[in-house]
Amino acid sequence: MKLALITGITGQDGSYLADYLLTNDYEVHGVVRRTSSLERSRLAHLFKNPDIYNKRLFLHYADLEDITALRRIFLGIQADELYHLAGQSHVGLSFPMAEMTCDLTAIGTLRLLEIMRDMPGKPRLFHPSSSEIFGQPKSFPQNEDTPYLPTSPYGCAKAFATQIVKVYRDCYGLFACNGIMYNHESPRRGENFVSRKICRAAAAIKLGLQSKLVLGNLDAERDWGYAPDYVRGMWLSLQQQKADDYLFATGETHSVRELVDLAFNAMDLKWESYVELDTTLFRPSEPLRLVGNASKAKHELGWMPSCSFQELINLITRTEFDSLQQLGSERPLSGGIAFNRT
Ligand code: G4F
Repeated sequence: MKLALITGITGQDGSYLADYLLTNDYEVHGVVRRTSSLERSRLAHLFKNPDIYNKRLFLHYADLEDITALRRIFLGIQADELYHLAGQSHVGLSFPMAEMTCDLTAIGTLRLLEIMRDMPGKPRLFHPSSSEIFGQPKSFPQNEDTPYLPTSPYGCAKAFATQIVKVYRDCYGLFACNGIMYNHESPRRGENFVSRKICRAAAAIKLGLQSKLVLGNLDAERDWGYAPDYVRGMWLSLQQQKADDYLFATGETHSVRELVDLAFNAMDLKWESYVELDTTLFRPSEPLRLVGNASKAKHELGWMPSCSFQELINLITRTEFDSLQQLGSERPLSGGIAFNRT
């Protein structure tokens, strides 16, 4: 049985990766931060399974800044594969929280590589890079050779982390891969990312739980895919003979406005009656359009995206509708759903 260690296991990608690896007979260890809340809802289905939790899925407490605790966990587990998914992943929030973002995302990755260098049996490392490293690219679609031109503290931190992974691979022979991930969404996406925010609002408005949706830039265009596909790409990257970098994207681009239109259509609503713009939600700078060419991952890994943009938005909106309806019938919401200001 192979052993995998996941930092950021409680996030969207971490939880799908845990599902995927457990289905493929791995023993999975996750690093979690201590918080006052024990709620880890994306893993709830695994905690409930007596054959999984504390049998093939184990959680360990450590912060990314706590190097001693991390080193102890890494040495104790001696994993075959290490998926480093933890970090501050909200691009908009990286402007007010620039130092924290760079410390966790850039220096946090370097710290992890340093721990790996000292380990006797070195695990294979997957690092999730981001299309944000391309910022305002000069070519479309982007590929693994497109120059980095980040436009946010988050993009800068990811550019550093991506490059340092390559440097450690070349200098110290570590099996370390970057996956350049374009936006990937699902019903497990955090509520302050635009896909979930919009789909949740459309469902809540339909159910009378919310009256309006406040958004920023509707003209921004992104390449949005389905998160479980990207998690499969992470695993495939680590099963190759040689460590390399791969870009994961659908190759299609859509605007935030199109996303709004699809989500509200799925609820038979006209979005123009409910959406308000708020300039404070516009970012100081951001990529206006990102679209990726995943040919290398398709040819070398056999990777393919499985879900169209319309199917994805329908899935998130309908899942949101069902869960809000259930919540509403069990426990009436007092003040409605709070407006999300991120
Ligand atoms: O959903 P978003 O916050 O995702 P963003 O910034 O593209 O970043 C995500 O994808 C990256 C990969 O490309 C990851 F590296 C990163 O960790 C994260 O997963 O915003 C998408 C777009 C942006 O252009 C934003 O300006 O939606 C626009 N937007 C418009 N109104 C909004 C809002 N974004 C958010 N979060 N909230 C709004 O109200």
